[in-house]
Amino acid sequence: MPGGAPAGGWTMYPPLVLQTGDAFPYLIFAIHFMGASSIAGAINIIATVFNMRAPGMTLMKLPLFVWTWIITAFLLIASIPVLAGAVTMLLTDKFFGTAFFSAAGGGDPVMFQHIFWFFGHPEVYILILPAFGIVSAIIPTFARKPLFGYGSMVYATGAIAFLSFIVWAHHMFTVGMPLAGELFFMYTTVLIAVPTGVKIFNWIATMWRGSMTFETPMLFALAFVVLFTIGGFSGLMLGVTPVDFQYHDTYFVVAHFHYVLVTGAVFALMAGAYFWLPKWTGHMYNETLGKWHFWLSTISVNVLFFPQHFLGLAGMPRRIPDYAVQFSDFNMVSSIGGFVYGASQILFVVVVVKCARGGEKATDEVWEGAQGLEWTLPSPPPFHSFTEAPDPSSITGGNR
Ligand SMILES: [Cu+2]
Repeated sequence: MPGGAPAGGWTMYPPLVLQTGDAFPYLIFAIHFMGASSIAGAINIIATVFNMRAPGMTLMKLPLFVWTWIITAFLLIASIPVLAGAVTMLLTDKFFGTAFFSAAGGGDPVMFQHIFWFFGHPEVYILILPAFGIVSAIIPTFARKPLFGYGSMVYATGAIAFLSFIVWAHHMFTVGMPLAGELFFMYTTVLIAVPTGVKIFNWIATMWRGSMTFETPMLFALAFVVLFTIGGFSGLMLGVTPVDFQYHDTYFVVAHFHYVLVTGAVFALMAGAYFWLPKWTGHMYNETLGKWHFWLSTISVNVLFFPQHFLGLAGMPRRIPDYAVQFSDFNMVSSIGGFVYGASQILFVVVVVKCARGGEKATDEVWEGAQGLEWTLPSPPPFHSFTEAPDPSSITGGNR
């Protein structure tokens, strides 16, 4: 057996992944290990939310961040075992003589793609739903208005989770499947735009005529709404089967998923970090440095990823070590954006370290009018946060 890393990308498609790599069984072991920990974490979240809420905290009063986490936890429990099954079948194909994915042995390599993406598409919602929850906590705080359409936000999150299980083959339109299959997966995919649109419009309606201020958490949340929507639109384009035949495996896909996962998930994490940093450390962070971090990140991340749309449309393939000369200009622009974006994140580390070491003392509420039980505790919260159950009449949850 040749040495080294397993052949193939993160999707581990056979037959290539079965052909090289002493590290292959370790890869499978790591996936099982992380899967077990994800499932244990998900069970913990579900058990906590359903059994340990404060008196008066009914389900429809939960902060939306908690709602998105319950639904994410169910997605984990439903999708991780499917991945575990898929990689175990790879393992037995390689070491125990089975032929699940070997055409020569009567198996089907495309079957792996179906099983993998039955896990893979819910997985991307596992990454983004908690981000939606964070943004739904921040926008009402800095617009000084209740979250618009709380109930519809909960149902939209549930609808996105449900749809995530019936769209998987949009990752494999070009593999060759019956027309009925292509139509089904195209329609279900574009249908996801409906609950996602509900969320975008609710965030905008929350800000409408609000008394808005633009501290760093709000800036990152606003950038999230705008830039995630760009990523959502390119996702819709990719979901349209005939169009995907041109875009598939090009840099257009790379641009798409970096808009949803970097300017989407990562920006929401940044927004959440700035939002709760004073609560965690007991000190206000440096707002000037925070704003510098925001603007440098936001400008450079677009310089980094936007030109990749053009590269993809011009036909530059993904996963190549070198590229044809006509692609070099946009790649140069993209690289400059990438280095500036990377360097800008040093500012974030500086902000966090400075905030942890001192600075202006944070009040309990931190952000004037912030809703949610964490803001009724001192900053930082004491050990055993609540020594007695909070007053039910003070509970408004995320739904003030
Ligand atoms: Cu997908």
